[in-house]
Amino acid sequence: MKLYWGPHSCAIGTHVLLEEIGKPYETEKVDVMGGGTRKPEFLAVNPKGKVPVLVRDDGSALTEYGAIALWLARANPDKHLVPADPEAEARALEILDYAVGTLHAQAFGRIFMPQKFEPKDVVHGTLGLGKSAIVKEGESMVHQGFEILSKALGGKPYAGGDTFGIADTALFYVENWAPQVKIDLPSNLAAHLERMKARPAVKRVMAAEGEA
Ligand SMILES: N[C@@H](CCC(=O)N[C@@H](CS)C(=O)NCC(=O)O)C(=O)O
Repeated sequence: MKLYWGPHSCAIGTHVLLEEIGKPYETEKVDVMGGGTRKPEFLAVNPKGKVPVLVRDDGSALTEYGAIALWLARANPDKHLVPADPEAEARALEILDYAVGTLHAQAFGRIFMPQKFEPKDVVHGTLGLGKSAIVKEGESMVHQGFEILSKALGGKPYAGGDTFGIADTALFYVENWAPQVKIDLPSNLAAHLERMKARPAVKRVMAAEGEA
C-alpha cells in the first residue's frame, strides 16, 4: 500500500491510521502548498487533485478520508477501529463526518484557501468581498465547530468510547491545526489531542512528517 500525503495536511490522520494498524506501507510526499496536487502525474493517481490517496496492493486508488478510514478498519477487523456497538459506531462516524466535511472543508478551508470561497460573478470575476472577511468567517466557524465536537466527545477518552478508532484520527488532524490558526481548543479536545500525541504511532508519524 502507498499513501500520498502532504505536509500539514489532513493526510496525517490517514498516516496515523496506517501506523496504528502496523502493516507495511509506503509513503509519497506531495508538495500540496506548492501545487503538487495539480501536476499531471498526481492527477493521474487522483483526478480530484487531493491528498490523502491510498493506493492498495491491487493497484487501485482509494480517495476521501472517511472511505479510506472505513476501508482500513474493515480490512483489519482485528484492530477494532470501529465500535461494535451500533450506537457507538454511529456517534463515532458522526464525529468523523463533521470533522472532515464541515470543520475541515468549510471552516478551515476558508482560512487556508479563502480564494476558493470568494463569490464570483461571470462578467466581472470575483466580487471583491476581500479575503480577510472570508478568513474571519472561517475562524468563527472553526470556534463553533470545535465547540460542537467538544460536546460530542464529552468526557470519553476516544470518539467511539474507551478505545482508539478511525474517528479519532479525523478529530486529531483538525485539533492539530488549532495552533496554526491561533485558536484555543475547548478542554475536551485539548485533552484528546494530548492523548493522541502520547500514542507511540502518532509520535512516529509526527516525527516522520516533521511535525514533532
Ligand atoms: N474530500 C477530501 C478532501 C481532502 C483535502 O481537502 N485535501 C487537501 C489537503 S488537507 C488537499 O489535498 N488540497 C489540495 C488542493 O485543494 O489543491 C477528503 O475527504 O479526503
